[in-house]
Amino acid sequence: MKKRLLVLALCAAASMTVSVAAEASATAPKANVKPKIDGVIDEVWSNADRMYGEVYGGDLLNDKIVASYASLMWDEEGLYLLGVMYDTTIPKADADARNSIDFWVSETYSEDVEYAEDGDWHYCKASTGEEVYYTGNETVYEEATTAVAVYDGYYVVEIFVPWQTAGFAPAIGTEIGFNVSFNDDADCDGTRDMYSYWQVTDVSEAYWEQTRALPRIAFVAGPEIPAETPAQDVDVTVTDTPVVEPEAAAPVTTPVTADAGIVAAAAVMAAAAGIVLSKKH
Ligand SMILES: [Ca+2]
Ligand SMILES: [Ca+2]
Ligand SMILES: [Ca+2]
Repeated sequence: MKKRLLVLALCAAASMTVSVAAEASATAPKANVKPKIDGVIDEVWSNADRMYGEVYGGDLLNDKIVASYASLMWDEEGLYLLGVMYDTTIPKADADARNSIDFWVSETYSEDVEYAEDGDWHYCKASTGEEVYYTGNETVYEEATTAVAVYDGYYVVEIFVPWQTAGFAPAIGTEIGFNVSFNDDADCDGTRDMYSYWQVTDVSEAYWEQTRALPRIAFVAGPEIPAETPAQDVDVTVTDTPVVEPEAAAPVTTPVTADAGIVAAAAVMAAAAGIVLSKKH
C-alpha cells in the first residue's frame, strides 16, 4: 500500500496537479466516554485521529482552511462527528450553508456510484446552524443531535447520528467510508470562495455523489477509563469487630509438655482461623 501511495504521490507531483491520494486510512476510537454534543471539544476527542483538509481549491485560499479538521468516534448506538473549521468571516445568516462543514458517510462502505443505501448519508452543518440536505438518507437530519459553537477565529460542530443501517453491529475492526469537506465564503457575499476536503479514493474524486470515492475509517478500541474510587456505601462492618491478629494466636512461651510440632500446627491453625475470621468481614 505504501508503495502504491508513493507512486501516486510521485505521479501527482510530476504532473503538477492537486495531489489526490489513493485510499487513505484513519481510525476512530470507541466512545467509551460519550462526547457531549454541545460545540465544546471534550477531552475524549483528543484520542481520535484528525482528518485535515488535504486537498483544496477556490480563489481565496489561506492556511486557515487547511488547518481545519474532523474526527470521529463510534459506539453501538451511532457515530459521533467533530468538525473544527477556522473561519474569521461568519455571516449572521447563511441559508445556503456557504460557511459550513460537510460530513460524508457510508456505514457499510457500499462503494457505489451513488448514495443509495440507508447507511449512505451526508450531513451539512453551517457555522450559523443552518443545514442543507444534498444527498443520501435524509432521515439523518431528523434523528441527529447537533450543536455548533462559534469561537474567536473558528467554530466547532458536533453531531451524533444513530446508525441508519438496520442491524448494524459495529465492532473493533469495522470499516466505514468517510470524507469531510470544509467550505468558506470569505467575504460573506453568499458564494463560496474556498473549500478543502480530506481525501478520496483513486477510483473516484466524486465523494459528494459516489460512496466509492470515500476513504475508509477503521474502528479501534477507545481509551481505557480509569476505575473509579470505590463508592462510600460499600458494607464496611469490619470496623467495629475486634481484629484477630494471627500472630497473637501463637504462644509466646513454649510448653514443656507438648510436642513442638503440635504447638506449631496449632499456631498455624489459629492463625488460619484468624485469617478466615478477618475475611468474613
Ligand atoms: Ca462536546
Ligand atoms: Ca467565512
Ligand atoms: Ca464569497
